[in-house]
Amino acid sequence: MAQYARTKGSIALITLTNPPVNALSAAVRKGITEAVARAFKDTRVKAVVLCGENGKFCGGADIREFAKAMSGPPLVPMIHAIEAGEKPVVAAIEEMALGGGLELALGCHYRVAHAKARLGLPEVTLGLLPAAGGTQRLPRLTGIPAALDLITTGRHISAQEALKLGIVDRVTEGNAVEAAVELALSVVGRPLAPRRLSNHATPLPADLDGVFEEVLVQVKRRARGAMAPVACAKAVRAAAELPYSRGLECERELMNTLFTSGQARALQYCFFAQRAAGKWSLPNGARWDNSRPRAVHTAGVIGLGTMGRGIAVCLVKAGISVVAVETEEKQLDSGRRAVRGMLERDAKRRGVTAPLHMITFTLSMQQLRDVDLVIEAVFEDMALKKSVFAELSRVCRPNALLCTNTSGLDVDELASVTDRPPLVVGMHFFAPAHVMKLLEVICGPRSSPETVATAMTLGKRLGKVSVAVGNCPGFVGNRMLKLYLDQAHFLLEEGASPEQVDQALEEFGFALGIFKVADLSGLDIGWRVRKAAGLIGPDVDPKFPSRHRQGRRYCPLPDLLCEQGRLGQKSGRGWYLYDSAGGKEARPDPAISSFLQEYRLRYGISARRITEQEVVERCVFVLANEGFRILEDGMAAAPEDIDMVYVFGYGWPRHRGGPMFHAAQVGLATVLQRLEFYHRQNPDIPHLQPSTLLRRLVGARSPPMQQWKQHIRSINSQL
Ligand code: 3H9
Repeated sequence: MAQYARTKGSIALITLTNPPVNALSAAVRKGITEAVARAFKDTRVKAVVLCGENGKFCGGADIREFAKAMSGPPLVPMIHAIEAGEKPVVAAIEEMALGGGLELALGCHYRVAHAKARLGLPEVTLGLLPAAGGTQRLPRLTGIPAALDLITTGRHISAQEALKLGIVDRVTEGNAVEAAVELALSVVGRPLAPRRLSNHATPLPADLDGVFEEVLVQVKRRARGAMAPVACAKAVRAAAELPYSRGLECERELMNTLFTSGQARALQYCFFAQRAAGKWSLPNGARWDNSRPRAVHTAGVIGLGTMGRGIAVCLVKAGISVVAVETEEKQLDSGRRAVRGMLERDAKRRGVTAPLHMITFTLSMQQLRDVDLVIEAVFEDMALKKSVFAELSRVCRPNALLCTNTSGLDVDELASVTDRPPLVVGMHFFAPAHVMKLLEVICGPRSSPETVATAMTLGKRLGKVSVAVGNCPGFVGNRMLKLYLDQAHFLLEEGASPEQVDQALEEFGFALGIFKVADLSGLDIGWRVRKAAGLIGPDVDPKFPSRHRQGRRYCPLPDLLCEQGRLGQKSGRGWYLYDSAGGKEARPDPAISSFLQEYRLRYGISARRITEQEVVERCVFVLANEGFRILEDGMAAAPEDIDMVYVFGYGWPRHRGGPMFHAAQVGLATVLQRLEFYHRQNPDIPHLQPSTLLRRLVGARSPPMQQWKQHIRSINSQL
């Protein structure tokens, strides 16, 4: 797992060999340890170069081994032996040096990177810290502020930035291994002590306390309740205050706490679940690895509202030429201005020229005749979407793919008005579409494997996490969201305030509480959906709207708010109060408090004290409960897919893995018992009734998630 060769007579070339990313598995660590010892012993060898097979240096520790008992030589002494050696060791960094890979490179005496290489210490994203000396060597090299930034965010940096920070000694456009060999030859005989980072004193900023205070505030705000960023900052502080060996002890202790925490397990689960989501399959046997995607060079976007604008920006940024269509000059103009503005701001941030030439704005659908694929993003109205799809059938090339950005309408019904149902698929983006990572790819019963493969691959090219889901109302994400929102509304009826519910959810780790999210999205969106679903209509008494509709409990509170013109941020008032229309700062509104009191009085509801535990359990367990139903219905292929929808599309705290992972962590028996309890209290809320699959899993003694599907009685996979 580490090949040894001699080159140019006196250089030992050690190649890490563990595809696909040369992760530091037990076998690789053993290979490196033995190869380095051999090179140090061989008198013909004057210097050593470390590199990775297939043009990749190293992706870090082997994450797959974290769940197993530790075996093989540990990293810390291995890296220490390299650094302490009496022959210069040079790391040749091609493509990547991440995590333990960069720590290994920091233990070498010199580092050469290819210009396209990415470097970083992303352990924090796995709930860990760089525990192979990274938290102690990096600050000694770059100083505290840069090390804190890299270690607490885990961001990857370019070779050029690494050069500026002093992390690498040279950057080459040519062959990094050859450049490293040249460097190694040139430094033979030079003193090595100054090159050993563990010997260095850490350069200290003038206001050490101030720097750490500021970082702690930042990390706590960014990752609510996540332990790893805080531990990372503490480990770096040790590098500032303690000698290297004691700092290393501190690093180890902090790592031990993190390693065994539920958060690290959740984040590592997310790492693999994110990658598993790309490996889709359909009931007809078509899969990610046997279906070929089409090449997409040009795309059409119909509708330049919020969603269409973001989608157009993503496509252009991915190098795809776009034809953007609107129906009226005014909308076209404001869409054009918005899209250009977003592209220009993005280009300025990255120091490049905005690719404005790649997008054409038009009022004519005819301009779509040559595109490879169209994404429709018009108003969420079935009749309107059908007319667009019928028109697209007439205008587009017969083999062009037709995609809809609907957030919940029947994709197959839309396909039925076209001349090409197999080429129709849902591509559900999340607002803002150029920022949010999730893409739900809705596979209609007639979508062809090639169509699904193209949509999934296009999503990846746009930098999204694409998750294949079945065609049911709301698909996966919004189907679950509806029930989560319902619980939040019921809690208001029963005695909670919007800020109390939001605070409990934010403490749990959600990026934003549900009422803040509702205000941000606009309360009228749900209002329109409820009207379309027949839940609001002329038969509803406007003075005393019923709290039971379509056979179950219904909360009219959000409708009453919309009737008052409180539509959320856009109107300056919603569940919260804002400084002005479009304001962002949410303040509790005494008017909402009186509104809720009057409402409860009118319906004879006596407000009760609602605990944080109840808020979280009802909101979060109802999500998982519906997730089990989605699995039973065959609308998601695996619990991991449901979790990725929530992590990347709905602000679910990543360090809690996702609603399904969280249910498994809490214990399925506990989830079942709490749902039964809440359902007994609220028999008119059917979604609190535990799902059949949850009951069956508890009956089977809560098997691991990978086995859940075996307990579905008849799998009716739509995927
Ligand atoms: C660490 O180093 C701790 C240390 O401080 C030591 C403490 C003592 N291990 O992402 P991709 C697999 S923690 C095992 O699709 P890309 C991945 O699962 C580690 N497997 O490709 C996938 O497998 P499959 C710190 C790994 O080109 C395949 O490789 N390092 C590892 O889009 C391809 O992956 C990190 O956090 C790994 N370390 O992106 C880096 N890495 O084909 C984590 C990847 O079966 N890795 N795999 O699905 C990454 O960020 C990306 O994978 C990378 C490549 C940028 C490297």
